[in-house]
Amino acid sequence: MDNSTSRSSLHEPPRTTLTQHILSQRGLRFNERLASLLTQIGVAAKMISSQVRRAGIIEVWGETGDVNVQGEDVQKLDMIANETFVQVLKRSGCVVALASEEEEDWISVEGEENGYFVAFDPLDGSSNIEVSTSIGTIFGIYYCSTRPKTEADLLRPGREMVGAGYVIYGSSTVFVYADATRVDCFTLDPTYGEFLLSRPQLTFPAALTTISVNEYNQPYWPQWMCQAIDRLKERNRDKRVLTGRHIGSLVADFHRNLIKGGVYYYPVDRNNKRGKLRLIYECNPLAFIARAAGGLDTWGAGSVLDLTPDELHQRTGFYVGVRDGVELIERYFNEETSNGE
Ligand code: AFP
Repeated sequence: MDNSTSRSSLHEPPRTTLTQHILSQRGLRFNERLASLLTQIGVAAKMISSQVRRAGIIEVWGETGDVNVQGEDVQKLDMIANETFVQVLKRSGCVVALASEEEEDWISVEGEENGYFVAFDPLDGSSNIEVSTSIGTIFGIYYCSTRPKTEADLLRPGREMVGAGYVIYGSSTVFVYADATRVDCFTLDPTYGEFLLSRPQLTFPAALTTISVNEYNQPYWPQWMCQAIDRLKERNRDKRVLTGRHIGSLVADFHRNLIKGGVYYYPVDRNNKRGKLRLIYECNPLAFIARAAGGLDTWGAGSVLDLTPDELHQRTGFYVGVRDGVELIERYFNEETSNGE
């Protein structure tokens, strides 16, 4: 056997770690403090991942009996993930404020005169916890040149984010981070306990292949949404070019769509008159990542990134993914609203 072949198959060249990647781009994409913040988010992600992996062994399944600010039952793992993220970022030395989907009020972090505001959903898709299906953490990062004093100081359009990302606790744990210029994906190697660069410079495939929407909400949808979905189904008349996938965990659906070429839809409907998803914790970060990856987002008539929130826990209709699938929604939304609905 050729010695070089056997050696290379036994010893793959080591991949770049998350920390090496950040350090290699210091001064280009990351200043010292942003580099440090991302490294700390990576640490929090590893800590949450290890708890998720043990769900069912340690007692973190099920509900605590508390109800969060969104009116939902709090899962034990939600609280653990929230606490982990808050404690790690509080000690990072570069954060001045935090806002979590699980906390009613924002958290002022003492110390620095300026620094980052991180808004996050510690565990998206929490109803999937006890069925061992993918869940994730979503975050958006803003820079504050002075310390925020009130909630109003944090009600900024998503366009002002300097970076955003998510972590998925699925068949593997992945960490995806975007700034305005590129999106990179890292996979946690459980042997070394390190995130390794696995998909550099991710972009959406051009072709729309997958629609992620909960069709059992259709009875509550506005008419234009039903029409848009019917129009998409017509594409399959002669040959199947589209399929449906809905995990029920926005971040996992988004990641699947980013890799495979899909769109995720959650419209405003009769049950969710202002939408179900949270603008600051879920939609803004994913819209930011989508656009950096060559995709699009809309709330119906424009990007959610242009909305100035009225409150931290604001909800919105949200459509995100491959351009074709988002543009179709905007066409149907605009037709209906210009007809007076
Ligand atoms: P949970 O965190 O309560 O499971 O909600 C998840 C979510 O916000 C989003 O991740 C899902 O895509 C969406 O709700 C699912 O909502 P439906 O159950 O109405 O389809």
